[in-house]
Amino acid sequence: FVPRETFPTTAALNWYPKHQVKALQQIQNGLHHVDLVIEVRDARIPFTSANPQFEQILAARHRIIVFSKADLAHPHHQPLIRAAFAKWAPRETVLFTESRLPPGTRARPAIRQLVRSIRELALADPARFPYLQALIVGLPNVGKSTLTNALRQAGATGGARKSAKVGPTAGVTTAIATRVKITSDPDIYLVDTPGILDPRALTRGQQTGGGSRGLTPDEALKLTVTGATNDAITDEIHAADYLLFRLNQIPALQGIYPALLGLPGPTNDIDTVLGAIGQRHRYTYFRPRGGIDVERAARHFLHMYRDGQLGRMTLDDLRPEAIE
Ligand SMILES: Nc1nc2c(ncn2[C@@H]2O[C@H](COP(=O)(O)OP(=O)(O)OP(=O)(O)O)[C@@H](O)[C@H]2O)c(=O)[nH]1
Ligand SMILES: [Mg+2]
Repeated sequence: FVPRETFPTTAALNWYPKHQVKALQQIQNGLHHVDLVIEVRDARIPFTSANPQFEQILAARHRIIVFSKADLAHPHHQPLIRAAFAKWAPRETVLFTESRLPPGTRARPAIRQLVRSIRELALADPARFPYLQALIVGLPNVGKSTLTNALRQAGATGGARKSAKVGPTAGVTTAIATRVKITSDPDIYLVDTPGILDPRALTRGQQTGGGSRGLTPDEALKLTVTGATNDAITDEIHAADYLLFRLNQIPALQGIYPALLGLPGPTNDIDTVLGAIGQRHRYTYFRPRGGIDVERAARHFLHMYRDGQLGRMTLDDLRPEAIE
């Protein structure tokens, strides 16, 4: 089997719902109440999931970067990301979480570490922080509400606690939530926000020289494959094909999907993959059109990756020579 060496890209994203614009304004307006920013990024795309807007707005504040979904990224991604930060941004606090917590489980060490880091910050300067308010920001679907809930559990301030709604698609949280208290003494509050996509995703194709560049098609596809955009309005078949292209490039992963789908071996043909998924799950169009519902099969394939079924794969290039 010889995997494809290149992937033909087309214009990709066109998704920037109104609630994101509103959320960004709210973040900007309410920012004087914020002592600490917890920026959640996807460990599978540690660099692509940075939003330059956050850099601008939040520059002067304390920041902790949390890489979520570490359980879905390549097992050895952590030392590479840590090394890159040690070299290029040594003052950043960087943590990794697998924040998916079944109800009732005890908080994982990374979550406890995060609570400790926040407390340390507050305790270091009690005059400045009689209490501390942290804002959680990040791309859509990156795991902000999941992290908020985990922190709330770990902080264990007691009493009944309502959970933030969590969901597998982008755009679940649509408004800035009321703050939740995660610890007392000192009081630490947390504010969950809706995911905000890099607006450069929008400017693609509309750019006429000068100004900031839009996202490359490759970056846009990574955002789609990891779930930061809404599948229904991006081209899900193109994204599924890109996923197939990336899986095939990794010898350890190129055998996983054929085994799951009953294919004889890896293939470069997305129609073969979608056909197998469609048949297995009986995804067919209604008559009179008939045939396999390939869009639905494509979404299924993307969800298999997002659920970790297709193996752990990091999409950003983490080799030191690729990071500048
Ligand atoms: N495997 C894995 N899944 C996670 C992790 N964190 C979150 N998820 C899943 O990712 C999806 C999105 O999680 P949310 O917490 O709703 O994400 P969000 O950033 O609040 O999303 P929006 O509110 O839409 O911006 C859900 O299906 C979560 O179960 C993680 O660390 N590992
Ligand atoms: Mg949310």
